[in-house]
Amino acid sequence: MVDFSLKGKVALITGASYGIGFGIATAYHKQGAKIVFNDIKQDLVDKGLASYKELGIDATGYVCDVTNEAQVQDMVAKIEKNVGPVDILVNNAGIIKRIPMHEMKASEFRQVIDIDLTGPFIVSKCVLPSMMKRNQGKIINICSMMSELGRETVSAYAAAKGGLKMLTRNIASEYGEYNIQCNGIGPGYIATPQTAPLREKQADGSRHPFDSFICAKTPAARWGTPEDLMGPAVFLASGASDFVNGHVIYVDGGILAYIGKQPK
Ligand code: NAP
Ligand code: GCO
Repeated sequence: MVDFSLKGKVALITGASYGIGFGIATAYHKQGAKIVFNDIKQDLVDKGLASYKELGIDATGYVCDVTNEAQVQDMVAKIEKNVGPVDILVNNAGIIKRIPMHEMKASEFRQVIDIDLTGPFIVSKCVLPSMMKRNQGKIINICSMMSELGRETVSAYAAAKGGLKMLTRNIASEYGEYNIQCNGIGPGYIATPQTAPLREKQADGSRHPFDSFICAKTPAARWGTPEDLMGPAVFLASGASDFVNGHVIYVDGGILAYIGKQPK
């Protein structure tokens, strides 16, 4: 019997006050999971709690910077005490800096790597011992088109997301014997605050050139939404994927398969 239920499971989704993480958390709630999330600012955690409450979701939120190992250890301990051991971890928290590489400061490069790659390492490391003890666990890393492709101005982000794909494969390799599955989701271009600058209307009211570019590069001819990610995220968190390990599922509307709409 294929089992997509998450009933009674404790799901930690990092950086899930809004955006993709919030969408995944709502899908997990619908499948019966207990929702826990973090953000780096109390006001955002409070905003997230209010948004979850509006949907009837009694989430638990913590202020925690995923790059700070002491804060993450403390948060995981509090989750275990107050909610239960983490069964499902979604490493979603992330930032992007769009700067031409030759103009990017090393400190800016390091900040993106720290949040987008070292953060998932730290949070995964903190939840693994309990998953190993219980001989079960799901770790899902939110990768990107930039785990496979490059583009101008996103060198740090592409390096981080490429690394996150290999971290996914390595966790799968090292912990598969404990019945822990680690997979990735590679969203295409999704309409969230992170991509809002790429969709802003121009001064003359016309579409942002990047908006038109992405729609021409996507067979589905549209931006994705967090809702498009819910099904794959539930699949990877559920018993239906217990023999799927070390893969990245690209939820991109077909971008990676498509050369792009030919000019008329
Ligand atoms: P978003 O709207 O910018 O949300 C990112 C979340 O991460 C925010 O809540 C942010 O909190 C939080 N965060 C940032 N740094 C953090 C830290 N050090 N510790 C804890 N939380 C932190 O981004 P999104 O579009 O939902 O993207 C979510 C994930 O999907 C990211 O990993 C992103 O790289 C990836 N992704 C996005 C797209 C897309 O097209 N949108 C496509 C592929 C992959 P603050 O608001 O406080 O900064
Ligand atoms: C960018 C975008 C992308 C998306 C996403 C695509 O500037 O190119 O922000 O990086 O966020 O990662 O999968």
